[in-house]
Amino acid sequence: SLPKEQWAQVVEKTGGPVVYKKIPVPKPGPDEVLVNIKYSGVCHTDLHAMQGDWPLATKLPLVGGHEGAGVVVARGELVDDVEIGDHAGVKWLNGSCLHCDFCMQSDEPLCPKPLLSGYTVDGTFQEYCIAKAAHIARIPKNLPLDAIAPVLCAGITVYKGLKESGAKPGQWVAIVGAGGGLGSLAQQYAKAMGIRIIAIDTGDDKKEMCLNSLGAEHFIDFATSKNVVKDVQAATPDGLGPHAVILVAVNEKPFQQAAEYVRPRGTVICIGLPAGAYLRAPVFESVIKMISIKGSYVGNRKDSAEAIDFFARGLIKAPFKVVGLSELGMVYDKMHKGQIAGRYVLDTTK
Ligand code: 8ID
Ligand code: ZN
Repeated sequence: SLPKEQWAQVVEKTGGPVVYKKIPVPKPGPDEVLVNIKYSGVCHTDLHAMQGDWPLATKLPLVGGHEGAGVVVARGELVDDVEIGDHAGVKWLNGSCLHCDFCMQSDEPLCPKPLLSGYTVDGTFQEYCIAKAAHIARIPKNLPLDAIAPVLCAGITVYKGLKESGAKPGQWVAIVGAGGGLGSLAQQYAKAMGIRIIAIDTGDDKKEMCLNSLGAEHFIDFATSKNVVKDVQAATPDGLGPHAVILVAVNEKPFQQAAEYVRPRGTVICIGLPAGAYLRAPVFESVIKMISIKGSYVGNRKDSAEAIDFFARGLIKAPFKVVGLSELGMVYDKMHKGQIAGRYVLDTTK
């Protein structure tokens, strides 16, 4: 039997703070499951949501979180392909209509009526979370639920972004924001895909992590480099720049720089979502270099399953620190200051 109450981190008003308190355990609807979240990663999106950074309102009060890994403990009467006891992941895309033009083409992140975990519906910063059965990620039982949690948003998103970039084995990708949550996973996926890495971020901790454990061949410190554009181009053997750029920084500047250093015919993939930021690229160089600039937004169910499968095959090892759910406020402080190398993962029992 399930408890009636549970611990959760609740945003009561836009701007925060998060309040650690007891709230009722929700009941799943007919097409939903209830997942006992064991671990949840903390994504910068959760901080954007609390701060009200984006032109899309959140529900209030809000339980954030969308990298939740746990165990299915209840299901609605229409759910017959998920068993109680199965391991499942609650992703950013909590649900979608499944019958619009986009859902029918497996572009369900583009559904005009999405349910977003930790944004428009309560997310994974609680012990028991609801998700649409059709959209939960299936997690093999032999995988550790703490390490897999960051894959459920960061991993899926960067894997999809790398695919969208068209970068091929042996080619070069610049990962901008390489020392953060998405950036550290992006390096591991790129490495597993045979793509060579130029990491861009700042600080000795992140430099050491990128070069010694994540697979980067070059690290460029954006805070100390005298000319990021020249340094990025010089990092490729012929000096013509990387074939792709994956932008996961929470800062406008690199979104206005990437088009300058990407290789002719190259692709700039925008993933990070700094508040109020604009893309900028010189028309002349963009035309004569034939560059592409694209957005990339999470991934579909198949991308999710593939991203988990890379992890299951032992190809993805990104650093993470586990702290209690009660410590989310501390994690947000560090994230706001750009002081997190890798990902924080919350243990919902603490
Ligand atoms: O589907 C999507 N598009 C999607 C999915 C998930 C997350 C988008 N996101 C967005 C988040 O909302 C956030 O805006 O991706 C962004 C990155 O999320 P994160 O990886 O969770 O953030 P982080 O761990 O704080 O890492 C950000 C890194 O960027 C570096 C920081 O030092 C940090 O390591 N950075 C910054 I701020 N400015 C930089 C710069 N100019 C920079 N790195 C290089 N150059
Ligand atoms: Zn996320």
